[in-house]
Amino acid sequence: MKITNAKVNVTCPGRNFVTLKVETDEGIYGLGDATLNGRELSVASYLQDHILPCIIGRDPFQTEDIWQYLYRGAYWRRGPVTMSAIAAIDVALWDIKGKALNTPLYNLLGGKSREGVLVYGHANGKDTDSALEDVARHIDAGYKAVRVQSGIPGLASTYGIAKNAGRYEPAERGLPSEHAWSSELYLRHVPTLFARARETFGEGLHLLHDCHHRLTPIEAGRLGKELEPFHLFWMEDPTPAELQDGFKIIRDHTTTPISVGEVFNSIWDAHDLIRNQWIDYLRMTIVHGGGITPLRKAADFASLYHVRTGFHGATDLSPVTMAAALHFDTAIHNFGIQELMPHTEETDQVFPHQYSFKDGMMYPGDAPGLGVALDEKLAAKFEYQRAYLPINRKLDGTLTDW
Ligand code: EZ4
Ligand code: CO
Repeated sequence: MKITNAKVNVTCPGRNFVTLKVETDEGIYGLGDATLNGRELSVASYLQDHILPCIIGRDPFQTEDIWQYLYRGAYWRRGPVTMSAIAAIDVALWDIKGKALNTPLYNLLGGKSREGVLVYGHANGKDTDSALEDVARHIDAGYKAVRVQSGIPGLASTYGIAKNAGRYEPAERGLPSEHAWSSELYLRHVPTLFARARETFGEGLHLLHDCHHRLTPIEAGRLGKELEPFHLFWMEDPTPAELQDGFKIIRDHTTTPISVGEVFNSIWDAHDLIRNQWIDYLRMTIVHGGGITPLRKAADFASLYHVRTGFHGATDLSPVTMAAALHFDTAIHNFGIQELMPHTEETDQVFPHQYSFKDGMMYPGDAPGLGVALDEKLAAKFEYQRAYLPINRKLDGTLTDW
């Protein structure tokens, strides 16, 4: 089998997605997601202008060799643009392999290790009461695990809170919007939010929280310690992770489990975190982590250190990544949990898929390959719209991490 053609699709059914379609001489095609929120066109160009000319004529079954060719062959290594582009190729080739062998992707990754994939949804609200109402709605919808974020008294807006009740989508058209931040106000509020959540819903529900890279290690240690009585499933991205040693400080102070990695693009971003057992869950995804080929190795490495996966699953990861993640989650041994932010109806129509949700679990379906398609005619109706993620400033105006 040979790769005969590959094309990049950019569409905006409510938000931007970059999708790669790889075609073969046997009529089988594969899809890969290449979406990098707020920087989409750089990945489209990396693929179109630099990678695609190198892959025509190759055997799509050679996922390992092609991955090494793109990673080592560029000379310039790592980085989210590079790794998202390589991921798009890698995932499309795994999709082709599954279709050619007439078997779902999970069978190529070890087969079914579990019946279904535990997912967590996002509850949010402008204050504690409305956040808890949203938790109740998630329970009614069947969720067994819920991330809880609420507005912070004294701050006009913060990460994770929808402007109008309902879905939260951080990327916005126009130039980046600005949020205000105070760790003092945040640290005062969050333990009260989770005290109320446990009091209201009991111990039977998994509760999660995303600090979104905003705390220093010692502040995160304090928060983790104060959240211990409420038994969180995890505290996510407590501090920016360029300095991996920072997590030792958090670990020294709290037993609240830690997840990190949605912005990672290489196992080297997490090497010290994993081998020192400073984290519990790795969130680096298939799309931003370079594809299925390196993620399989990262997951196996993590398994040696009791670290499980907890893949990022926000709306900026397309249904192609969601499908790939669900096959992966089904197959590997050290799966932990999968994030789920449901896509808009328009997005689901542009990407018809086999995966499904029932009673707080998701299932990849049994179609060959990924089990997801791209409706190119419909996609063409939604033109790319430049959008940015927000920025964040402390109350005195200092730029800080969003
Ligand atoms: O801010 O995907 O856990 N989920 C998150 C997301 C990220 C967005 C950035 O593109 O932190 O909401
Ligand atoms: Co996050």
